[in-house]
Amino acid sequence: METSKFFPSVEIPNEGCQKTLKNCNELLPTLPQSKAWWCDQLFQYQGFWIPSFGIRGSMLINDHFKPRSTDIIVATFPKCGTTWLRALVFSIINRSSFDFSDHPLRKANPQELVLFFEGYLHKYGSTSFVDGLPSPRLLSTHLPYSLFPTRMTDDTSACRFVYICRDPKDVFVSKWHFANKLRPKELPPLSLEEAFDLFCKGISEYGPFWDHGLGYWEASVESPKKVLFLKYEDVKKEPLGCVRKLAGFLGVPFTPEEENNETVAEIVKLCSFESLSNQNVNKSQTSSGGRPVGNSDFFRKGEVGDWVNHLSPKMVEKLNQITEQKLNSSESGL
Ligand code: PAP
Repeated sequence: METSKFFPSVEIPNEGCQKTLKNCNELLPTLPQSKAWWCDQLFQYQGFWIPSFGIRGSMLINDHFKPRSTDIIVATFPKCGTTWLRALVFSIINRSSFDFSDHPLRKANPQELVLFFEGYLHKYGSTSFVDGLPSPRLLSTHLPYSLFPTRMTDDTSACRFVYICRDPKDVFVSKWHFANKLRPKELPPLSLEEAFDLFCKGISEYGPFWDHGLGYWEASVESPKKVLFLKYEDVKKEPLGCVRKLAGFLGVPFTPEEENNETVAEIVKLCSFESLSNQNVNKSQTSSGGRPVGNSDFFRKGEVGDWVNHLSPKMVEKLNQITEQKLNSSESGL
């Protein structure tokens, strides 16, 4: 079985999964390819530019994953707030199990608490590890909504998706910084201009950004009980309201007693950029979840609007134009 340096395989998969992996290995060389920002290569698969391990993960999900009604899928385009949403969902769901002063988020990076779905499927070459997790399973993904099987996305399956979107100008800047941290040392740094050109063409890990967001947006409109669509900027502005909304959507609204004892405010505080980025575990360069990246690399500025410090007026105009063209016609309000 072909492995990726990001998620080396750790066990021999069963026959069914081996067949899926074989199909994937045969498919990959037939797909259009492009240079990636930080991983080996990107493949154009069902309209999106995805690393090989993501395609493998997606094919394993489609062929073998058995969803449970209690599954919660934390979905994001990279750099839209995955770390934050992981932390919020974990702390909402497990709020009765832990004391805030001695909370798992003070000892572990959110990646260790909400596992990277397609990464773990690829790592094990099968669904076995994820099958063995206790309910409710909290799984994180960068895969587009259209790549999930109908048994997960139709209204009869009760598994839920929460998605966080962000201003593409900030996403681009965040992604560019991250890419230059992750790029193998033997490669030259990725210039802002080259990255910008690729991003506008939709070529970046899990891109195009706009199609990714629209897929989840449309699903949230069609199936509001299945998909919750949040915006990074709204969570920054109204964290308490957004956390209440998230808990309600997940079927665990805050009780009047929890409101009185400030549980909502405690969650917001614990998961804030200031709090998480200052935990020793997140200051370290040690990586969690099998990725060649340090925990501290997931915390940079955590601000809205840092793009003003990086993008030229021409770049801003171009990104705004693409966003308008792609999204206005959909009345998405993204
Ligand atoms: P991923 O998709 O690769 O897992 P993700 O966590 O989405 O990464 O993105 C990191 C971004 O979220 C960084 O943004 P920046 O580069 O613009 O600063 C990071 O700083 C920001 N971030 C991480 N944790 C939080 C948080 N608790 N609150 C707000 N922003 C955060």
